[in-house]
Amino acid sequence: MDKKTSSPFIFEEVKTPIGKKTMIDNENTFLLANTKPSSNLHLPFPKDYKFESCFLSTSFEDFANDYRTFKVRSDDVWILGYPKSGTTWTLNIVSQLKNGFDFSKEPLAIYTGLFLERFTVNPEDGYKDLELLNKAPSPRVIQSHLPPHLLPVELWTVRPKIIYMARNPKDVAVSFFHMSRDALKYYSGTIEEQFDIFLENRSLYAPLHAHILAYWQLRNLDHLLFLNYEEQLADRFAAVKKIAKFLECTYGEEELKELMEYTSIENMRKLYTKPMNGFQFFRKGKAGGFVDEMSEEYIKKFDEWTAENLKYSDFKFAI
Ligand code: PPS
Repeated sequence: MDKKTSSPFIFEEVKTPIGKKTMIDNENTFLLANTKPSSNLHLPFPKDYKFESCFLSTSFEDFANDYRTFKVRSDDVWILGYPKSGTTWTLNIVSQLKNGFDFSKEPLAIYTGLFLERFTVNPEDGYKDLELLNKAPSPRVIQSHLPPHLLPVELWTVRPKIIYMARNPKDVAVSFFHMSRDALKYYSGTIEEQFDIFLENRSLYAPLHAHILAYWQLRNLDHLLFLNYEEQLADRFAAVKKIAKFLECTYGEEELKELMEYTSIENMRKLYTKPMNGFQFFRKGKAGGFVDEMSEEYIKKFDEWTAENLKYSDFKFAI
């Protein structure tokens, strides 16, 4: 069998439409990554579930199979979510619960936590990171933004604990804009151009709604906890307790109180000393902060976009 027929993947290159701003400066070609239906049999989805192709940088193709065959451990905890949905916040809550409390520790973030596909930030880091992940002592707490079908097969057969974070698309888009323009410096367009990129499903890991809906479908699995950013922020104490219960972690009441204080955005901002190009990763940490930067016109466009994409679902964003 030739390599193409035996591959579980379907890759299609797409170009940024002429006259449109691209998600990554100097890159006009991206990848739509999907899997063949016959390669999805290990997934806890109905047989006819239609997975959307995921919009990624072309370098994903080099790593796709390494991710698919990645060795998962039963005591791993995987923190998943569309980028900018609060995954790093939850990563820090979970790391403290799983790896012993140390409230003087600098919060983990983009360059210090375990992240499956950091190649999206820097392609050279891809293989280095896989090695790092394979060598990391248990219990590992691993972040990823991939949709279910592009994640390691063993995530669904070994069944480690998985936490999924969902956040409203307007705050996600604003947060993404600041991260890509101010921190990673790979985007130099306007905020409106970035919003259009989202609305046209040309943001990395798009389509955003399909990402959330795929995991929403899995919300009743006993090894998956589906959370949303806005609820977590509205009652941080209840959220931390819920996460601890799901992970079957034991703690004292004092530790729990301290953990909640440790993972407040203000405290994480204070303890985090690695600004990227002067950008503070722990930025606003608000629900609804988009109103300061999104015009009425774009709020309407985003709301219509969301309504259209959720019309057949019972999933609702808190805002
Ligand atoms: S990434 O880069 O994709 O991994 O980003 P991710 O961690 O998923 O999401 C980043 C946003 O989460 C906010 N954040 C927090 N909010 C509330 N409380 C705490 N402790 C917290 N930690 C991180 C972070 O500030 C980003 O949102 P914005 O809107 O940019 O502030």
